[in-house]
Amino acid sequence: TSRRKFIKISALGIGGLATSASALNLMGMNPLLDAAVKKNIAKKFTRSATYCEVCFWKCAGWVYTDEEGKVTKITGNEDDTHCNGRLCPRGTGGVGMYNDEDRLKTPLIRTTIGGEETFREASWEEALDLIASKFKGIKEKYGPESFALLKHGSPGSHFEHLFKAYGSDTIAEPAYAQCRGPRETGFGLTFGSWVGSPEPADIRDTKCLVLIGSHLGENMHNSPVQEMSDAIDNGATIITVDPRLSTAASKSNHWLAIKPGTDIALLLSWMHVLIEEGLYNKKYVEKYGLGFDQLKAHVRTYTPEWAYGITTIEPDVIRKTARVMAAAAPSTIIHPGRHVTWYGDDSQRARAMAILNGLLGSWGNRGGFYFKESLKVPTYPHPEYPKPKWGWEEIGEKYPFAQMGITTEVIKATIENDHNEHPIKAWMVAGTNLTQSLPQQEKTIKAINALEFLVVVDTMPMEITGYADVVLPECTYLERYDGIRSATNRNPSIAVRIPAVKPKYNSKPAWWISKQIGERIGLSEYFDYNDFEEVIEWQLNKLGTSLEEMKKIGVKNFERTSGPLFLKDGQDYQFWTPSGKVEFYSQQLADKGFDPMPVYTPHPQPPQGYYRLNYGRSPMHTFSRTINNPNLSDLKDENTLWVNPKVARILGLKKYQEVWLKNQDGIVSSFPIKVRITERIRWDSVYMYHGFGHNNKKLSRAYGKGVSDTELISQTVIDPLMGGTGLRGNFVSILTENPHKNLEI
Ligand code: MGD
Ligand code: SF4
Repeated sequence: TSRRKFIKISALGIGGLATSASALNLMGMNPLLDAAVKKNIAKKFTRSATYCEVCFWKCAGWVYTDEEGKVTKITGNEDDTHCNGRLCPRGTGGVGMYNDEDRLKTPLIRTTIGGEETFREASWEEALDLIASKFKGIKEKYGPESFALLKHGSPGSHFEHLFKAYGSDTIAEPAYAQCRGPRETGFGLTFGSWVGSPEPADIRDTKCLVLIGSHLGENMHNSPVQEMSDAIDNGATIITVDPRLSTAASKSNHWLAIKPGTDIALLLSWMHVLIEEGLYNKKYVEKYGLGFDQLKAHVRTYTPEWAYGITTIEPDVIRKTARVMAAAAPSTIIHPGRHVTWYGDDSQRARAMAILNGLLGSWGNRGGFYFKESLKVPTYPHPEYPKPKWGWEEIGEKYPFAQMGITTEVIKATIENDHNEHPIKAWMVAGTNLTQSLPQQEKTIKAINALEFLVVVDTMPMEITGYADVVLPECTYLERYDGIRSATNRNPSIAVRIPAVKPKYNSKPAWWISKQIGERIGLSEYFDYNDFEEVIEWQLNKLGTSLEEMKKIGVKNFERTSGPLFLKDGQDYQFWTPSGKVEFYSQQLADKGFDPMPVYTPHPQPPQGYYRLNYGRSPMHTFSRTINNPNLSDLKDENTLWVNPKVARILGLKKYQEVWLKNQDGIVSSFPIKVRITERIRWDSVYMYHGFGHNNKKLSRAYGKGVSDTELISQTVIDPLMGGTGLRGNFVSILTENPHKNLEI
């Protein structure tokens, strides 16, 4: 319909271009800002505690402001185990989020002027009253469950509280079904425990780290990258399985350039070698394992020769690497990875990785995986949440091992809302740029058009804001309080986020927005405080500290109470699986009609003239959220298309030539991308960094820079265990002529 056209041209105009030209070192410091700080040495600086929101590792840091209240730099907190005092370039560049002059500045309401849809500026009062009336209206007409929350990051938790108080548990985030979900299912079924974040991998003490398509270093999570570099210094063997020579692969002793989509075959064959050669950890398997005999029978035929035909990895290499893993065991890590939604059998691939860890005895052993622990932050008192009639679990298809809301099922249920017993009629989107993070963009847009109301809370005029009825500007993490960070780690710790500066423009924190809406819809008793500071103070007191203390120290580490980090020799231990054992054979899977042990199934290969679209992370960026950041766009402002020299020769491509991409369904990239010719990618695939190719003109630095991988992902394969979206089964051909030329006026 034309009801909700994407509003590209801002009623407010486009801000001036950034002039900052900062350059950041790889691990943390910003030389230009440092120089500025030195020059102003006489000035007095104040530091405020925070934890980073540029990615979701949540490193604790210090925000420095000068006498004029200007943010000068952000550094890592020395006492924080997430960062050990050093931030990554993105964390240091977080100041760019605050300074970005393209930021959302005031609430916006969709309106039609002279037949054209546009936004008009509104006061908070007006915008919040409008939103409150929609909350009430949806509840009366359909029930609160029909209002869905799609969220990511810190704002999400504030709105989750609002939605639960309102009576809706129709909540989902792309960090589950488009990211980590399958590994939580695969490891959960095997060890009875989620991997979670931070991953409990004891990288610093490992003797052998195996990365399956996990590109630590480019996929920049702070402490694991530091630990990996220590492990390399200490002589650990690194084995990387990746069709691309990633940075991690370039630091590896063994790079296995696997044919994309065949990892399960390699994993099964590694199991075969460990078992047939008697190299598995017999003591561990006997003491803690269940179903080893079935596994042994299952992998008997999966020889390295069998796997070679599928993966293109030489049998000798498969044998040699299996022996290296066994020699280092139990200090061997088959890393669970992070973004693991690839081919639709991802939970089973994660199961295979978990089983390998089980065979090597690494779960619960030094240099393998530690038993993580976190601190439970007490809930600030509020009345009980009402019980929704239905929620994320009831909508769409049923996935027996799903543990969180599935965004793509919310999309489906929204599109079908008139023919559906669980109609979804309104969304709040907070901190997630759905059109750039969910595949099959036309479905997301179709769902948006089926909505009666869409409110978006963001800091930036990202693509998703263009579809909103109301846009609310949140202030950045440097300008607000948020919930206490309590993450799993070797030792429990807490960190606080204190506003370092006042909110710029007319922006407000999510906790405030949530409370304002709550009060307008009769939920005041759920927001029994004037300022979120009171909530944190109350919680910190319960934890034996205070806001005053935490403002000074930022991070507080606690002693473990759940027992040692690792198993003692021969110790009895109950895993959290139904059997209390490490389940090589999964009865839970068998009972639901799934393969109880992983099986290799072939995935489609690129047709003639097409290449598999492979994508990953840039160390300077997080998804689409940082591309417009003035500091980080200075470091990397567009992505390139990695192409093998053989392909470049066949197609006659030159270095940095601009090309367009067309996928198997005829979708053509909106913008061109420059070619990077490199041996680091296999000839059957091309590669690009995710997050680029923005098409909202309000993002003055990011607009039109590079290509969006999401735009070209129109085929997905759904994981039948937990509903994850396999994104890597898309193929592109390379166009050297501008396909949009004739369409341009
Ligand atoms: P971003 O695209 O970075 O990530 O998906 P998203 O969570 O959608 O969008 C984040 C949004 O949050 C931006 O609009 C940003 O401006 C806004 N934002 C940033 N800070 C704040 C804040 O403090 N408050 C508010 N209110 N908003 C804020 C990530 C998801 O994408 C994930 S986790 C993964 S692993 C997947 N990765 C991935 C991929 O690699 N390739 C493809 N094709 N798709 C993917 N989708 C998934
Ligand atoms: Fe911030 Fe980098 Fe830490 Fe992520 S890894 S939280 S971006 S400093």
